[in-house]
Amino acid sequence: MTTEIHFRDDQLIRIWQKVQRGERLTLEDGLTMYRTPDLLSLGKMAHFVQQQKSGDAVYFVLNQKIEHTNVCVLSCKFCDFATKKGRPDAYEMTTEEILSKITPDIHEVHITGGMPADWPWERYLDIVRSIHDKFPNTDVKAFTAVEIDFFHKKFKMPVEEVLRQLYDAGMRTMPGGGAEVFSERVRKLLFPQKIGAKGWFQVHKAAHKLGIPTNSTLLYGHIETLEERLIHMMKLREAQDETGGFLTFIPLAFQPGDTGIKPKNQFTSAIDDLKTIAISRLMLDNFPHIKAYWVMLTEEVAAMALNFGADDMDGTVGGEKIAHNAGAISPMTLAKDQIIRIIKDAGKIPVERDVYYNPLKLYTDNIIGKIPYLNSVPFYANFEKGQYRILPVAPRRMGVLSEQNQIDAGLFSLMDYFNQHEKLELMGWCIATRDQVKSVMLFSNEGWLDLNGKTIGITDDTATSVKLLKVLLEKKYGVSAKFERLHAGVNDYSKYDAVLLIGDEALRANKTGLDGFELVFDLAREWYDWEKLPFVFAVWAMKKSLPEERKAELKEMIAYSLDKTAGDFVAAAGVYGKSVGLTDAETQEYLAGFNFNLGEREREGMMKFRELARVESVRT
Ligand code: V47
Repeated sequence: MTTEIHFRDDQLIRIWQKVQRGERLTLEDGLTMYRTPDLLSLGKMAHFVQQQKSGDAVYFVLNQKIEHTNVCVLSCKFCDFATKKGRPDAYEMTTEEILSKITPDIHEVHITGGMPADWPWERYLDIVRSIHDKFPNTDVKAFTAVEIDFFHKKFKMPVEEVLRQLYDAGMRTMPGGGAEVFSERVRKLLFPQKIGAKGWFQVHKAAHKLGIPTNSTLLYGHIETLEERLIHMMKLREAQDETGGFLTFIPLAFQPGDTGIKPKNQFTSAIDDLKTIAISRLMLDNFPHIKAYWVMLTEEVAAMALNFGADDMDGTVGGEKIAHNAGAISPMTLAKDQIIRIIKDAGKIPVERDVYYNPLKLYTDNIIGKIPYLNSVPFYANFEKGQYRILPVAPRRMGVLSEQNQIDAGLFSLMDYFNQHEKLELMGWCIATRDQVKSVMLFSNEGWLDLNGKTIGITDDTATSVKLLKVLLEKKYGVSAKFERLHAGVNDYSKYDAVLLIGDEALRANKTGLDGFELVFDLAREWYDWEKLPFVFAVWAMKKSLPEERKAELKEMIAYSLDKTAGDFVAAAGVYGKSVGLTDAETQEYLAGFNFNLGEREREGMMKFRELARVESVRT
């Protein structure tokens, strides 16, 4: 997949070279991009990064906003939502009123509101707990850092305790609001009572430590300078390097309303909006997602943003008030069909997601799944996808989507292939290792025999490595451990005696070590030393029901792509390798350690594992 850009602004060429090499952009680069008249080239650069991160996927969620009250102790200049108790427009919702706004199809409830002086702590917990208990399919994204800090001060509890109690009540992620612009100058002028950058980051980092992923925002288009916007992005990038806990970045276009900061109808321009989306995609190289929040951008600009770096459309957003009270001209709710149409029109895959960005349902055909790990890159680096669209997806999720007939072909986790062999056909390629793999690792505080009765945190990303771990523990070492699934995103590993990680996360931790764990075991090496056979982690397979010419076409595409890679793994995956902390030599060595062709020995390894894992009979 190559991208050619015909620049009208030569100043961007140097930045494009950096982007292609995976190098980090500077404040100066950011300013050059903001000042360029060459909007389309900027968009193409951002789209290149978007494709690397998310393939053709654009995520949306069926969500409902709950703004439980507009009564607020603060009086921020830019806010047209908050009011004071007793005023005619003031409202406070009861838990029952809140529950009546939610329907069982909703996957994410986004709670944020004013900060009244007289609500007891239990009232907030009750809201979260009641939603969690009554709607098991709905995850709660709740309370900005400003609200968490308010709870901490008002209820005299450490921030960590506030977060822990909310998590126990059912809160799963935190929204990104309250960040505004990380500039003391702007804070003093527009929101002097709000926590500044320091407080905001303290809360988010505390959440990440507890295993609560969070979002981030930037409020732009008021009195801030371009430098201030970019410094804001760079502060977020630095924090993400530290914790990895941010899911998405949301540039919020300022809605002037009656705030008096700008004339009422002076919205940000579409060009500024698209530049800000594209620049954030390029600057925030360690953020998985960039959100085009249609509520503030309008549907039209959000639709264009999907080819300017954004891969996240928020969702249906029932009941939004903050932006609409300030004069937002977007509709109050977007119907699911409308979101799907916008994403399809942009040439993307509409992916309905849960709160952690796990795909739940896809709304187009011709989809090829892509394991989002370095070891799958040799197959995809030179892939000419033609009519197909690529969905990066963790192996286990790919299995679930395939069960629902939503994927035509992909690299399947071996266990998923075993379980679905009646509907899937092998294609002749795999990811197998002879010896160590370096990316399926058990980080432990105990040797194998001492893991008996201990609790192991296991990746939720694949069934195969988990099964391999269980086979090794039970059949090689004769011990039995307890297992607890890790969820997507950040996790608190300190509560486990050992953790099983796979993919890029394992590669990274293998290199730097994982805090709190002294021992590291490579599961492929454990297998090889025991069985003297390669271990097959994943196999290429396609739907048996595809027409024969389609099958032949797919096989040809993969053969062509792998052939073009031709063992030059640095050319194919050097930039990717760097993003997980590997030098070019390490990337070459890591990828050269795999067998990508499903040969006799690999098939033998598969059969042996199937026997040990006691999976029903399957012809390979
Ligand atoms: O922090 C307030 C902003 C934010 C105005 O995390 C305004 O997924 C524009 O954070 N014009 C709250 N913006 C909303 C928010 C959010 C929205 C959507 C998704 C997510 C997420 C988070 O709204 C506030 C403030 O920055 N805001 N007033 C205004 N007049």
